[in-house]
Amino acid sequence: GCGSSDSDGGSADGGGDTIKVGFAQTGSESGWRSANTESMKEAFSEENGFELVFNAADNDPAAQISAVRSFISQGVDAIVIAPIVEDGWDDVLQEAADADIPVILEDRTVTASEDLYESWVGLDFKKEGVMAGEWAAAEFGSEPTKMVVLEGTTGSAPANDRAEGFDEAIAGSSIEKIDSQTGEFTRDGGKTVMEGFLQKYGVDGIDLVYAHNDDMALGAIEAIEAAGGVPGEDIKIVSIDAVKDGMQALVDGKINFIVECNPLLGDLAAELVKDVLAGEEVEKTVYVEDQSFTQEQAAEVIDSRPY
Ligand code: GYE
Repeated sequence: GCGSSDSDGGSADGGGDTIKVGFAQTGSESGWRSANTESMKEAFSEENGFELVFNAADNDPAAQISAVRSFISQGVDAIVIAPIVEDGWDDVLQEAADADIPVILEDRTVTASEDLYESWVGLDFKKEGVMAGEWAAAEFGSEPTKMVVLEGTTGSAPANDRAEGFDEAIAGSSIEKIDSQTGEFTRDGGKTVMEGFLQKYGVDGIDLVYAHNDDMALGAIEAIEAAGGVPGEDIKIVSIDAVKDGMQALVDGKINFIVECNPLLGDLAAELVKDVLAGEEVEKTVYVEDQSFTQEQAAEVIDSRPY
C-alpha cells in the first residue's frame, strides 16, 4: 500500500529517509501568521517525509536565534527560518554553515550575506507598500489628507519595505504623514496605538490609516468606533495581508483597500529543502505574486479565499 501507516517502506515509518527540519517561526502575532504556520506544518508533515521540530519565538529576536542554535546542536538536516528582524543573523547563520546545515528562509528577509543561506521564498513587501500607496494617492487626489501609520514589528523586513514602498508611491501627493508608530503587527497593538492617535488628533484630525497588516487595521477599527467615528468613512483604512477577518471588514465597508500577502508558502519551502538536500541548484530568491482588493472585489472573492 501507499498510506502513511505503511510499515514496509516509504518515508513515513521513521526510516532513514526522513528529513529532520527545524523551523524557527516568528510567533503567533496575526491571522497571517496562523495561516503561515498551518501551511508550514502541513507541508513539513510525516506523510511528506519530514520530521518537523517547530519553534515559535513570541517575536523575541534573541529567543529565535537561541532556537536556531538548538536546531544546530540537535543536528537537524535543514533549518527553515521566518526571521523576526532583518539584522543580527550573521553569527548564527555562519554557525549553521560551519555545521553543514543548509538554511532556507521563508517569509521575511535578512541583511546578512546571501552566501549564508540557500534560498528565500516570500513576498515582495516593497511592492505591496507601493500598491497600497498608489491606491491612497489615487483615492485622495489633491485633497489635503492627514495620515497616521500603524507600523509592523520594528526592524522587520515587511515593516521596513512596506513603509518605503508606500512613501515612494505617495511622494508628491497631498497626503501628509502626521504620525507613525509600531503596533507590532497585532490587533491589540493596532488598537492601543490608534487610541493614542485619536486622543491626540481626534476623529476629525485623521483622514487615513495605513496599517502594515490587517490585524492592526482591525484593532484600529475598534478604536475608531469606540471614539464615535465610522471606520471606512470618517477615517479611511488601507492595509496589507487579505486574511479572512480583514477581507470581511473590507466587504463590510470598514476597510477601504487591501493588498494581499500570501501566507501559503509551506509547499514551496518544503520543495526547496528537498532540492537543496538532493544537491540540486535552487533559485536564491523565490517571489510569490500578490493581488489587491477593493470592497467590491472582496465581496466577489471572499467565499473562495483559502485563508
Ligand atoms: O504581513 C503580518 C505578519 O511577515 C509578511 O507578518 C509577514 C507579516 C504579515 O505578522 O500579518
